[in-house]
Amino acid sequence: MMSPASISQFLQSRPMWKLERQCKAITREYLFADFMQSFSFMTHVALFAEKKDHHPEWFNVYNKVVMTLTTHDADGVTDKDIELALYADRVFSAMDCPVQQ
Ligand code: H2B
Repeated sequence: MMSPASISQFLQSRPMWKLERQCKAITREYLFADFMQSFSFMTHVALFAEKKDHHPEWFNVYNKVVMTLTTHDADGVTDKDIELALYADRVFSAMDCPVQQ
């Protein structure tokens, strides 16, 4: 489990990420140009997730992906969630998206 200090440091440095589910998960919404960009983003993140054996909960509709990260085994946010969040943000930043939030 991450210490509350480490989690709040992450949230302060990444204001797009919010706490959810009574502080047991973090969530962020990504907006893309179209479905192809959304799905490309998801493909990159999926390959990383599979490699790490740590998987996102996510919802996609057209150009929007909402990602929620939690560690079920730990019943809370762990360094694995932060690692996956940082990776997803990196993929997003490297894409030519219409709005870089
Ligand atoms: N992903 C996430 N986000 N949380 C988990 O606790 C988790 C996972 N556990 N991916 C893994 C897989 C577990 O279910 C398997 C059996 O190792």
